[in-house]
Amino acid sequence: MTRRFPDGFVWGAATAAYQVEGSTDADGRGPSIWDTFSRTPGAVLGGHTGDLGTDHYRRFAEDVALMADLGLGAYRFSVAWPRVQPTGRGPANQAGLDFYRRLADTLLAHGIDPVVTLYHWDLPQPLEDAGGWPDRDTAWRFADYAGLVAGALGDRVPLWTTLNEPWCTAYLGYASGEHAPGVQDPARALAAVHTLNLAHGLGARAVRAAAGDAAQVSVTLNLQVNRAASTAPEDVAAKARLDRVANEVFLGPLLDGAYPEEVVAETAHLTDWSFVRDGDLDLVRTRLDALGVNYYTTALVAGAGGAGADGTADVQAASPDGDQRPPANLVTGVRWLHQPGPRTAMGWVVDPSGLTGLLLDLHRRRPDLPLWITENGAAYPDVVADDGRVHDADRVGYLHAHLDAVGAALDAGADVRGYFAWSLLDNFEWAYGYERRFGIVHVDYATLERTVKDSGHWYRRLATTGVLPEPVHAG
Ligand code: IFM
Repeated sequence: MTRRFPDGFVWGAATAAYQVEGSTDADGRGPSIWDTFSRTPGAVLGGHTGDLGTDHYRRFAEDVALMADLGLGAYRFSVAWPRVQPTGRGPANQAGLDFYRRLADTLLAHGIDPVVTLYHWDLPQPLEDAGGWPDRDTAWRFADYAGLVAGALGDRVPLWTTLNEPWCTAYLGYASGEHAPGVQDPARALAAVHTLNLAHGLGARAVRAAAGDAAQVSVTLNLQVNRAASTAPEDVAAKARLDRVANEVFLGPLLDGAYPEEVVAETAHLTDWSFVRDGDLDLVRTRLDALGVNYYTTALVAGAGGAGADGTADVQAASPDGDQRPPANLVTGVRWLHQPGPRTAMGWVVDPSGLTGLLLDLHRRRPDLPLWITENGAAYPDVVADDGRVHDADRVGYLHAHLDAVGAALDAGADVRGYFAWSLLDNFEWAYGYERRFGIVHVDYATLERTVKDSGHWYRRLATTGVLPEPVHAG
């Protein structure tokens, strides 16, 4: 059956500043927590840093031409806070803002919409030194910064995203310590959750104050699709507990203006939640014009004595599922069971059905809220073949299956407006350095040459026709 997407459906690709820009000392940029963290011995595979990235800061015009060649209608990129406010506070560094104006103008000249994420993990280091995300003052600093960016780009940007994956910022940054700033303190991680929620609310208001009330503001969440291994009460309860600490601590305040009562009780041994003050939740819940969904995989979970506790299940003790699992110091009594099936180079199981279910669940919960797939994609060990091409059939298969899953959600009524492949380019994959490739365009890190992978050619056919090509037609 031919799968045709609705007219006006937006086809894009995404990146993030620290992962692609490089030029970390250019034009007055200050240090971010990732500059510091990546220099910490043992923190990043191979000791890699974002110093070079893919050199996007200097090659953005070439990259925009590439996007145009791929037929993209939108480019989702993030603004580096330390370019705009090198110390995280005070007046704007004009050179930093000018870079993003040039980028936005170049995109618009090619008919590509700039979709801006304000925070994709590169907190100015001085703000971390002052307390970082666990300190509520950071939310007000973020709002100031958001206002500066919106004042400079407000007439160019059709869709704003305040935060990318606050789950990762809070839990990988402050509980597991796998990400910058490398802290392992679950109580501080929960305080960070709240500051991030506040930052979204205050930031959204600041964007509208600077760019006009019509500005469209969203937030992007990496909501986790957890499935209970059985209908046994213990397994169902484990899934619910995980959903609360992973998803509802964000969705609850954003959509309903409240944290789930259970999560407060379930984490009472870590914190009394006194960081939530009167009036905060009114600040968090503000008009949300769209919700960004980042989707990669699913998880199968059981309670301590539930499915497979007799040793029949293959329990994944260590985490090949990386950023899909709340750190052990935040949630106890949950076991992750092995799921059969193909996996990506991240160890994440390929499970497109979770995306259909997630989109439909969100649509049922808030039928009026437009959804965007702000990230979806896969890492595979790509190589440039003798014919000069990258034959990434696995990625073509992954994208095809997930876009079919998006189509199924659209058929069932979900209001999905667009899709951004993660990522436009191979790039700095955080704790994995340059050792994991997510791009639909290959980057040779020695020469910085870009080569459109088979998946990029395949995606061009989709973006230019709106019809989902069969995965075999890669070229
Ligand atoms: O590379 C990241 C991105 O920065 C945030 N979402 C997940 C991607 C793949 O791990």
